[in-house]
Amino acid sequence: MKLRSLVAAAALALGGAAFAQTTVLKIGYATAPDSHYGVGSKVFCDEVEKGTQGRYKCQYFPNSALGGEREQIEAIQLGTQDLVNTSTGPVGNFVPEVKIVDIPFLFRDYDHARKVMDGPIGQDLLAKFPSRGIIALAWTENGFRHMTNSKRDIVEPSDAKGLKMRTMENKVHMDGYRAFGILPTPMAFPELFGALQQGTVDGQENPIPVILSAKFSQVQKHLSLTGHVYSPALLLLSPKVWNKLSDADKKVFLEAAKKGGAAQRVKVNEDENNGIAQLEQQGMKVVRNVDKPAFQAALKTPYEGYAKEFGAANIKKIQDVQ
Ligand code: EAX
Repeated sequence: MKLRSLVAAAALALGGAAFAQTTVLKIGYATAPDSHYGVGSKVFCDEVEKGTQGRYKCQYFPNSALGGEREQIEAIQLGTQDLVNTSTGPVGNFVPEVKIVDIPFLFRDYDHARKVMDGPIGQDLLAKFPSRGIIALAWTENGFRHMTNSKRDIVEPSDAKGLKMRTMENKVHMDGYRAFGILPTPMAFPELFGALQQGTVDGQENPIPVILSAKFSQVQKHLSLTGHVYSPALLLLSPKVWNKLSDADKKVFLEAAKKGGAAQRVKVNEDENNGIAQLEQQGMKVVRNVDKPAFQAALKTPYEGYAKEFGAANIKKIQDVQ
């Protein structure tokens, strides 16, 4: 082949490569790569890479490597981070309407919660994010939250009374937990293991997948299956990335996020089915006969506040979804 043709071929190849340049997306989440957040994030990223023919790839930052969930959401707004797979814990500080789904004992079970999030109510909430500088691609899932502590079994609210419990930075949760007699201490997730280890707080509450992944059995003796809150999660994207996407790529990202959320829910199911036995084997004492009606009855006053804040009809709309 003549030199001129060689040079032309090389230029074409290089030029072609430039057109298919790869953008690396930084995605963060709170727990380990093999956790529910890791599984959901990986499926999402794999689907995006496939759907964009490799033009978009992820760089993963598990274990709160990029900070707490609130910090990561702020970074999404600033455009210094591309994606976060986060619980709704701190989200209400950015999109107040989302706080309604954090109400204790609002959801009957996983089927009910997933139907609400995937239906008009949940989808309408996703539409509230762009005006606050965040793109909410899809609901993923953290799970039903249970209480752990280092002091005693918790069967009814009187057992929880006086315990210093770490909570998320979430007023809806804290108002509810105060009614249980708990002393709520809001704290970012990355500080939690150390606080439990040093006894700065007596306990915390989180879904089984988080308790497992964060190895809380090393620093907590008692697990009570209170299931007092359903903790939704979200795949959030920076508008800095979204606004550069073609319509076709936007569709790829949205479909990929739905698949990631579905995979995350499967992992939550698995952890719910196998995780409690694992935690018992790791030495935790598990209370299964929690007096949930007593906890629900204790929420009478906070529910009056929730009705004022969110509208009794809106709360009932969620409760009535079958
Ligand atoms: O999203 O802060 C929390 O307790 C969250 O459940 C945890 O970060 C996983």
